[in-house]
Amino acid sequence: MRFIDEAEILVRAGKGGHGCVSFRREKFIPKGGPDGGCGGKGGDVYLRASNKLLTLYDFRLKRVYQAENGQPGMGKQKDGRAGQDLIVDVPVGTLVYEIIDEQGHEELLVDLSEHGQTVLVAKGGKGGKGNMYFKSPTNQAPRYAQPGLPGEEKRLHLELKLIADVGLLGLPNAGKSTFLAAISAAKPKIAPYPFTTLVPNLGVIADEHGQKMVIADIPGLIEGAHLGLGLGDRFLKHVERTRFLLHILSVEEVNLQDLSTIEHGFELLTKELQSFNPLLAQKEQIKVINKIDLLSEEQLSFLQQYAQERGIYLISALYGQGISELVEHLWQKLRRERA
Ligand SMILES: Nc1nc2c(ncn2[C@@H]2O[C@H](COP(=O)(O)OP(=O)(O)OP(=O)(O)O)[C@@H](O)[C@H]2O)c(=O)[nH]1
Ligand SMILES: [Mg+2]
Repeated sequence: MRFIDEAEILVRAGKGGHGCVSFRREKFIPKGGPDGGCGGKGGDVYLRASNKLLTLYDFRLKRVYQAENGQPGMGKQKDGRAGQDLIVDVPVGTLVYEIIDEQGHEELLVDLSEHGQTVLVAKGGKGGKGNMYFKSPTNQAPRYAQPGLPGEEKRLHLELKLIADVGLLGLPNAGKSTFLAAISAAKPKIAPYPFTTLVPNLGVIADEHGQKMVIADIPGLIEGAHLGLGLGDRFLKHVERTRFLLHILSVEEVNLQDLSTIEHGFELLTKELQSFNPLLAQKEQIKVINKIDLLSEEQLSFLQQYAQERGIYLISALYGQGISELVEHLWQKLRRERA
């Protein structure tokens, strides 16, 4: 399935049913009074956040969402049935904007950030009153009833911004997806070439108390992503709503003869974040150097000292070295933030 994070849809609530004009007609009652019932209310349209969906792909295929109309009123004082409401599921993290004019101006209606959160987006029209309600001392036989009212109709712009606790950041091939696969049940595509991950993935891990940590893996960024190089920076919005970033640098990008290459390696993408959204660049980063299995023992102990002084984690996502310490650190941070 394709990952789609923008869509435009039309939601249309049901029309109210018309009220009924009718008179009681029975064999032995020559002049029965008015007995037309009311029309039923039109169905409402709701949007509901669901963690079963991960993209807005469905909304590219189907664009119009319409709730059922109310049924008209009937004779013998019977009201029409109300139209059924329509509940449309969208992924958790969907921002719902109403497009308010032809120029495309929009207003944020709601941020559906929690599973199950439901919002009314189009209200069904009221049913019309039947003629029995218009009987009065001066008009014993009203020949009119109210029409049903139209339902609301809105053009909505849906924008998905994933919600996760941790966002993975790194150059293509750094080992982000390998790390996600090592710690969670997610099965991202992993391969020895850049841009293996083409769309964001979420992975979830749980601790012994059932607490969950959601991790977002996004396609690798390269220098100049904000100018559209590589896959560009359009996926960065999916780490905007994380608590912190896990910035992964591969030892392949580092020259151990010149340790400033480590600092520069981390700065490179932080600059890209800055160009995309300065707030994102200020987000706390946990720095990680991956693929330490490629180092000799000597190189490793040399790097260890440097890393320890700077709070950088050294791991091998492929062979599991350093992973449990890093994950424990993530849990500790997360528990502190949630408390
Ligand atoms: N030796 C070694 N190789 C690793 C390690 N982690 C990842 N790799 C390899 O590096 C390559 C890239 O890994 P991915 O996890 O796909 O990298 P990525 O950062 O998700 O890359 P993109 O999706 O392209 O951004 C794969 O061939 C992995 O097997 C590691 O710790 N050690
Ligand atoms: Mg990947």
